[in-house]
Amino acid sequence: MSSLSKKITFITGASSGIGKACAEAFAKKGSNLILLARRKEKVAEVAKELGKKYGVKIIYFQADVRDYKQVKKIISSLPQEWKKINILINNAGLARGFSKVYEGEISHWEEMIDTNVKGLLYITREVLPHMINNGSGHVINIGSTAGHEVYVNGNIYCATKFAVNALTQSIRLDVLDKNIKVSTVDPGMVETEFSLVRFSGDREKAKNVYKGLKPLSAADVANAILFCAAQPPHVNIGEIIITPSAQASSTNVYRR
Ligand code: NDP
Ligand code: 8X3
Repeated sequence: MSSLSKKITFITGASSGIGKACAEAFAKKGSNLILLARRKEKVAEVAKELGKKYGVKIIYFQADVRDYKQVKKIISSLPQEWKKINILINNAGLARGFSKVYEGEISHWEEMIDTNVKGLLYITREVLPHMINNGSGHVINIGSTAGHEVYVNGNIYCATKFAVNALTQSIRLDVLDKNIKVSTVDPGMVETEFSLVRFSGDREKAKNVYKGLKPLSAADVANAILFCAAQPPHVNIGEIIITPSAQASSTNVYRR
């Protein structure tokens, strides 16, 4: 039997990309799931399909991680048995825009900071007390190579992912005596809805990001996240950096 069987895994941003792939990877290992995203039909569809396919229990919520009141209400009103959250995957996040700071859209900045930093904090703030109550837990943040190295026009997105990196390290210190593990999985180029969102629905621009190379798939990243979660209790994987083989850094990419 898998070590994840009957565990409860809470995944934010489960309606597409890496979050959706995690939902599938964890359900396949027998984990029950709490899924959250803003697009209700999409997250409902993921829950329905995986519940049927893997026979695990799944509850889902339409919610915006930027809304602290909503986040608090959802987590505090979880049925008692669902409050025993074993694993939190802080995945909800996005990039918006790709321009110089002196030409950037303030609304894009607010959206990235509010989602990637404040949203991650709101969720973590509400979930950690339950893990502490339960005497164990595992927080897995989804950072990025952009949280290790800046690139031209990456500015605010990179800053939010540097913040995720700092928060991962800080939270690990905060819960050191609580039997709670904290990991970060930091991907390079993954083909999901990410670039479509960054370029506000421009399919051509989004496609060009991955031109001439084989990017990671969401399932590749989910596999690394699963690896972190499946270690024995005394082992914590602190950080995984995962890129396509054709990517050596944010800007050094080999395209055929
Ligand atoms: P997708 O756009 O495919 O998925 C993003 C997910 O986040 C969606 O489910 C979206 O759901 C959810 N989300 C966004 N904003 C909110 C919000 N305010 N409240 C709740 N959910 C939200 O992209 P990825 O799967 O690629 O991105 C997942 C994470 O991986 C992000 O944190 C991203 O920064 C990170 N990452 C991605 C890389 C890539 O190249 N793709 C590389 C490195 C890191 P909905 O719109 O329904 O709310
Ligand atoms: C996503 C990877 O290179 O677009 O975090 O910043 S990148």
